[in-house]
Formats: sequence, C-alpha cells, structure tokens
Amino acid sequence: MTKKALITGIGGQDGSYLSEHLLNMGYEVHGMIRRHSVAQNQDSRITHITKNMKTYYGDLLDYPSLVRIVSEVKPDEIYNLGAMSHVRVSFDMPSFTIKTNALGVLHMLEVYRTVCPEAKFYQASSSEMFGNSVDPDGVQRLTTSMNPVSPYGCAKVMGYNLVRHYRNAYKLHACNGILFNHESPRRGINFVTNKVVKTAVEIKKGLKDKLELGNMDSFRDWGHSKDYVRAMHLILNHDVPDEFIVATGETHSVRDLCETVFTKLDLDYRDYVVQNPKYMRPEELKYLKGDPSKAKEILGWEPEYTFSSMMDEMIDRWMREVPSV
Ligand code: NAP
Ligand code: G4F
Repeated sequence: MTKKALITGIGGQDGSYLSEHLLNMGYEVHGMIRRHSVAQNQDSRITHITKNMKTYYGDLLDYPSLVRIVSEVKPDEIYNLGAMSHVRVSFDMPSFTIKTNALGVLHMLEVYRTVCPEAKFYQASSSEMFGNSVDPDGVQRLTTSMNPVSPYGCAKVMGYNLVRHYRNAYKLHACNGILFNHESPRRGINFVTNKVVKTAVEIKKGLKDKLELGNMDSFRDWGHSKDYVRAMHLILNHDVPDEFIVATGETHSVRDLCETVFTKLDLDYRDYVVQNPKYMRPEELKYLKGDPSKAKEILGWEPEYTFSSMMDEMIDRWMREVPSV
C-alpha cells in the first residue's frame, strides 16, 4: 500500500529535498505551509513538485490547524522539519523561536499521540544543541553533553527531550535525527555558506566589491541537504525508534570556507572580506565536528557529496543566476 508522509516545513531547504526523495520512492506526500502575503514565497522551493503532492495551510503554533491536517491526512510518517531555523535571528526573536521550536514540537507530538499513534515521527534536532561541548578527542557524539548557547539551541534541546519523553511514556515510534549543518543551492541566502558563495560570484561578476561577515574563526561540519534527507528517512524507518547523529566527521572554519570559494573563482578572499560586528552573535558556538559512525554502521548511510563538490554545485547555481554586467 502507498505510504503517506506528512512534512511540516515542506517549503524549507530540507522539506523540498525530502519531498523529492519520498516522491521518488513512491510515497504520497502531504505538507504544511505557512501563509505569506507574497503568495509565491510560500512554495518557491517546491513549485516544480506541488502538482505531485498536497499542501495545507497551517502553523506549528496553531494547534487547531495541526489537528485538522493530521486528521485529514492520517499519515504513516510525520517529519517535523518546521522551525525558526536561523540561530542569529533567534537572539532577536527569542520568544517566537522558543514557541515554534519547542512548543511547536509539543503540539505535533500531542496531535500525533491522539490522532495517529501508530504512525512514525521524525524530529529535526540539531548539533546547535551541543553548544560549546566537545569530547576530548575533538568530536560531538550522542553522549556529549548538551549546553546550548542560543535561544534556538535551547528550544531544540526541549524538542529533543520531548520526543524521547513521548516515546518512553506512550510507546510511540518517535525518533530524533541530530543533524549537523547541511547546505545546498537551496539554502537561505542569510546562512553563511550561501551568503559567501552568492557574494563571491557577485564580486567575480563585478557587481559587488566586498563581503561583510561576522565571526570567521568558528568551525562547522558542513554536509549536503540531499544526503541528510536520505538519512532522515532511514532513521524513521529503522526497526527501533532511536537517536542518530548525521554529520560528515570533517570540519572547516568560516575562513576556510571563504578561501575555498574565492579560490575556486580565482580570487583572493583577503582582498574582499571585511568583518562587521552586526553579524556577530551574543554567544557563539565555536566548533562542530560530528561522529556519524552509528548512522553509518546501523543504517548504512553514506554521504555522496564532499565539501568541495557541494561548493561547486552552489557556485554553479549563482554563476547561472547572477547577471553579468
Ligand atoms: P528552513 O529552510 O529555514 O525551513 C524551515 C521551514 O519551517 C520553512 O518552511 C518555514 O516556513 C517553516 N516554519 C517556520 N516557522 C514555522 C511555524 N511556526 N509553523 C510551521 N512552519 C514553520 O530550514 P532547513 O534548513 O530546511 O531545516 C529544516 C529543519 O532542520 C529545521 O527544523 C531546522 O531547525 C533543522 N536543522 C537544520 C539544519 C541545517 O543545517 N539546515 C541542521 C540541523 C537541524 P517559512 O518559509 O514560511 O518561514
Ligand atoms: O550559517 P550559519 O548561520 O549556521 P549556524 O548558526 O551554524 O546554524 C545552522 O546550523 C545548525 C546546526 O548546527 C542548524 F541547527 C541551524 O538551523 C542552522 O541551519 O552560521 C555558521 C557560522 C556561525 O559561526 C556564524 O557566526 O558562520 C558564522 N558567520 C560569520 N559571518 C555567519 C556570518 N553566519 C551568518 N549566518 N552570516 C554571517 O554573515
């Protein structure tokens, strides 16, 4: 029988790739989108596939909308990807962030528990939950303590714990994927990878003369969203509901990122990158490098992209889209 998946945050980076992945596997895909005053912004990342799926207006903070959607769809699998996902913005909008990323998870779990408890549930947890905890060998793993350093991270820890609690208390198939940073040509342009790539291409084409950044000394473990949505499906469909880390096990600084991208464009980043305190955070997460061994051993998950091939794909997008003067 055709499986039905419901995705919150379907219009986001991961929601769009996950929809493609599930449609390719023969799933019936349903997704929740939020109403925007500019209607084309509601589903700009999924316009190429909306004819193959069904979308519903809703919001993680609007409990009646969740009851209506889940009751109508009766999903076999729920992927809760909806979130206020920008860490820097979470300092500016802490209340909305905590509501959406923590209370929103509670709402989804309650609707799941009461309407379709036989379904499986995936929660988009994040490496931001670790904050500045790093094991002595320089990695974060499932046993690393969680000491979040942003409203976003604090809310994600709450969501993570709620999923574990609901699993244990109500015997639900509820799972957490702790995903490290993942990017793609569809990444929002105010996240550092896409901001660096887009601006570097604009500089290359003579449209800009500088790139303003915040902290260039933080390190991130950057993978590709397409690889990571495959992991989401594997995590949810593992026999036992559990927690998994999804990461590359490789780390780069923001400075390395700039050097890689500008060098690929035959430019020297030191001639163009300036720091602007506006992009600094009140508290910074300094270093991320995840241990994906459990996902590799138990789920057989392997990433297909490298840091370099992902940057090439992102550069190609902007080389095509940025006009030449
Ligand atoms: P994204 O592109 O920002 O997508 C987030 C989606 O959530 C958007 O469709 C957004 O809708 C929706 N959303 C925001 N507030 C909502 C609300 N109150 N109710 C319902 N939907 C809401 O983020 P992403 O990169 O795809 O990430 C997907 C999930 O993985 C998020 O939960 C994120 O926190 C988590 N995560 C991401 C990463 C990463 O590196 N990408 C790593 C770890 C965890 P609008 O477009 O209408 O705002
Ligand atoms: O690209 P970022 O904004 O991603 P961040 O904060 O690591 O969060 C992302 O990854 C998390 C997983 O670890 C997700 F949960 C979360 O939803 C999101 O997808 O910033 C990366 C680094 C930071 O250290 C930041 O301070 O880049 C630094 N940075 C330096 N200049 C900048 C900038 N970040 C942004 N967004 N913009 C800058 O101008």
